[in-house]
Amino acid sequence: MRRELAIEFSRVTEAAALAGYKWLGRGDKNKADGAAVEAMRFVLNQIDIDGEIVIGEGEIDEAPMLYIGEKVGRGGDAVDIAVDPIDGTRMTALGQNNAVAVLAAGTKGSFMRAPDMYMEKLIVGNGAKGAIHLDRPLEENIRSVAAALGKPIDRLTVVTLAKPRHEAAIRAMQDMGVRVFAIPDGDVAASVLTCMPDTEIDMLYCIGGAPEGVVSAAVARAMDGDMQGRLIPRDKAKGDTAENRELAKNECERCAKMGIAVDTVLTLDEMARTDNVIISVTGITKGDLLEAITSDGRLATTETLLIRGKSRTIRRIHSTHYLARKDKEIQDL
Ligand code: VTB
Ligand code: MG
Ligand code: MG
Repeated sequence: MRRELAIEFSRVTEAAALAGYKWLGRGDKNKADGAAVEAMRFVLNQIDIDGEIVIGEGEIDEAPMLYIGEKVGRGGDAVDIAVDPIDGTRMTALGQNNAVAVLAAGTKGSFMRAPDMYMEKLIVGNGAKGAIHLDRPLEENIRSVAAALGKPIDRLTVVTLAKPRHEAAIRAMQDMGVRVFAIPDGDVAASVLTCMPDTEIDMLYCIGGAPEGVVSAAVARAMDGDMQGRLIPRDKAKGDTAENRELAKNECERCAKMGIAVDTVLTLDEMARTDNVIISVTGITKGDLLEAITSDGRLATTETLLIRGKSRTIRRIHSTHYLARKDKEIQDL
C-alpha cells in the first residue's frame, strides 16, 4: 500500500468523528452512527483506491450503512477496508468517554470476514506475544502473561467491559490480585491501548463485537502484539432465551456458509493476514487513548492516531478544522 494513503485514511476517520460529534449527548445513537457512516463514505469515495468494505456496519439490504462488499474509492490500488464509523455509539449518545471512529486498511485478502455477532477476545502487546491461548482458562492466561512480562500478578492490569456476562471473569481476576479496569463500552480503543508500547494495560479480555475484533486484530498485527478470538453465538453471550437461541441458529448458519468455525480459536494471523496495514483512529469523546473533539461551531479540533504496520510508525495528528470550509455534502450531516 502506498504510504501516502495513510494521511488519506486519517481524513476518513476525522470526518466520521466530526459528523458523529454533532450528535454528542443527544441520546440518539443511530443518528450519530448514520452521520458518521455518511461522512466516512463520502471521504472514502474521494480517495484513489479500488476499495472494498470487508468489515462494515451491515449487509447490503441494511443501507445506508457502509455494507460489507460495498465498493469505495475513485479507482487505484486494490485495498480491503475494515471500518467502525463509531465504536461507542452509546457513549456518543450519552456523552461518555472513549468513543472513537476507526478504519483499518490492507491489501486484498488482509482481513477475515467476520459476521456481525459476538467474539471472545484476548489481546496483549508485544511483550506478551505468544503467551495467550484462548482455549486455556483465563487464570492460566493471566499467569502466563505475567510471566512473559516478568511482573507479579498484582502489578498486572487487564481491561474488560463492565457487562453482566463478565461478572465471573472479573471476580476471578480480582481474586488472583489482578487490577481490573471494567469500562462500560468501547473495546476498540481499549484494544489499541493494550497494544501501544509503554501502556498501562497489559491485556484485554472481553466478549464484544466480532467485526470490531477483526479491527483489533489489524491493530495487534501492526504493533506486533498478539490476539486470539472465538466467535460466540448470541445465546452464550447474552443469555439462553428462546429469542437468543433463534438468533444464534442464524449466526451459526451464516458462519457455516462463510466457512468460519464457531466456538474454535481464531489466531491473529487468521484474522489479520499481514502487518502491512494502515490504521486510523480519531477520538470523539475523551478517552485514555485520544483527546475529545472540541468545537465552538466554527473551529473544531481532532486528535487521530495513525499507525502504519509496515514501518510500525505511530503518529498522533492534531488537526484544526474550519468547519465552513468542509465539503458541503458532509457539513450538514
Ligand atoms: C459493546 C461495545 C463494544 O461490542 O460491548 C459491544 O462497547 C457489544 O456488547 O465496543 P453489548 O451488545 O453487550 O453491548 C463492542 O461494540 C465492540 O466489540
Ligand atoms: Mg459502530
Ligand atoms: Mg462498534
